[in-house]
Amino acid sequence: MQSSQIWDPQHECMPREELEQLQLERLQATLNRVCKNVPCYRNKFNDLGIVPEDVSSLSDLAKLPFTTKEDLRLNYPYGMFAVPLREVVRIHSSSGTTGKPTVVGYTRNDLKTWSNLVARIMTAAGVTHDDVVQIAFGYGMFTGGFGMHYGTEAIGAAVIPMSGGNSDKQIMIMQDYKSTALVCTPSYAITLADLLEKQGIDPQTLSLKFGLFGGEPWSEAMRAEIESRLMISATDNYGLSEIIGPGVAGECRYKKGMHISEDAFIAEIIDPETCQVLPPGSVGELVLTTINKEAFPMIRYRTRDITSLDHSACECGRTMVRMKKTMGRSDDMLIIKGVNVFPSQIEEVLIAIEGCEPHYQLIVDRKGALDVLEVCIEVRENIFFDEMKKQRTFLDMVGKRIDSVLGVGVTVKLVEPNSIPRHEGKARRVIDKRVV
Ligand code: DLL
Repeated sequence: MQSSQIWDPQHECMPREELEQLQLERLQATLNRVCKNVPCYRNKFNDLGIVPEDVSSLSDLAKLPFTTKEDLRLNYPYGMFAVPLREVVRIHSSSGTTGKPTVVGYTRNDLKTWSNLVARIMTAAGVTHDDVVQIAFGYGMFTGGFGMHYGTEAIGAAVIPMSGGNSDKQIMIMQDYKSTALVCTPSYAITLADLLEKQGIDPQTLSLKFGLFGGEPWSEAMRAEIESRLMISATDNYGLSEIIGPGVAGECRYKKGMHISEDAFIAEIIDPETCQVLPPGSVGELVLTTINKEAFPMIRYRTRDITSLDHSACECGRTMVRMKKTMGRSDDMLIIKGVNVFPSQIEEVLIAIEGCEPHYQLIVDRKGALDVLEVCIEVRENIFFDEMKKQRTFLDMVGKRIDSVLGVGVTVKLVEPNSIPRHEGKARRVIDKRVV
């Protein structure tokens, strides 16, 4: 592969030994800074009797305490900042499901770092300065819009800052401005594909070549569907506000996992129950430590995202470890009759079935002492709503397939096309009606 397809070959292809040395140096500098400037870290380290000097190798990271969303809540809004507010030039936040949002800050250098990290994933996906990039992530407190925007500008592509929603206009702009890359959530890409179909627009008449999708879990089956319906190459990219926003990890053109920018973040996989670091290749919760951020460093942040790391060499030449597509979040994981269920497992099954739309909702309830999971799926227009027998056979087949993957029985319900609410941003797949 040409080095022109790698944004920062010096770092992205760094020999592992050199990379680990760089990580250690940056980690030590970060630990010194947080202990000096962030009372939350100083107190946690003091409680464990740890000083930054105790970390003399990367394996010592495991001695350090974790940081959780709860720590960010307790220190709302600026308590976790490691620089005075006058050095902060941007503030974003992430809306949690409960309570106050998490506030994150960036210095001027952090913004530069962020743009470069996003430029890496854009380049890895195939985007160059010749492209016209339509960004359909929300601009605002969400990191998706602005994060992808500045990274795209850094590579010199033309940015169309469409923001989320207004789907008719998205399509008009896509046609008229000849957008070559689409940036949004995968579920919104499906919404746009549906609309194109409804308007009778042949995707071949568009100029789209690439889709960079992230912000929520999506399956390989969903990728195949998006690629064939929009006639593009679709890549996955991952990030979270607490760490930086988009730009933490992204797929290269081989699409076999997302390269984590390890010169900026150290990744660990832990058992979410015991909090022990798991051996290489294990599936568990991703924990990230930032090592070159100034305003908002995070030490061993528990992402709650379930994945595994692949240390094998990638054909693209990057030496950075790859994380698998996430299975979902440990806090989105449903426990149905004692069985762990991730919405993504159900999605894989549904998309593989002819006639099912990738629009679905899972409704969890409790009947007496028993958990019940109802899978509501939209079916394509004209699919035998009127033929009871065929409908029953179809429902049975879907139910059995889900059962064989999850090991737990579910009720399947067909719903009218377009009856499941569409979201411009992240899809809401689960409604849990159980009283806690
Ligand atoms: O979603 C940052 C982002 C924006 C990433 C645009 C990629 C593209 P938050 O709103 O803080 O930040 O949500 C972070 O979203 O912990 C994951 O659970 C989920 N997530 C993000 N990207 C992916 C992905 C942004 N590619 C949370 N696959 C994370 C699966 C993802 N889940």
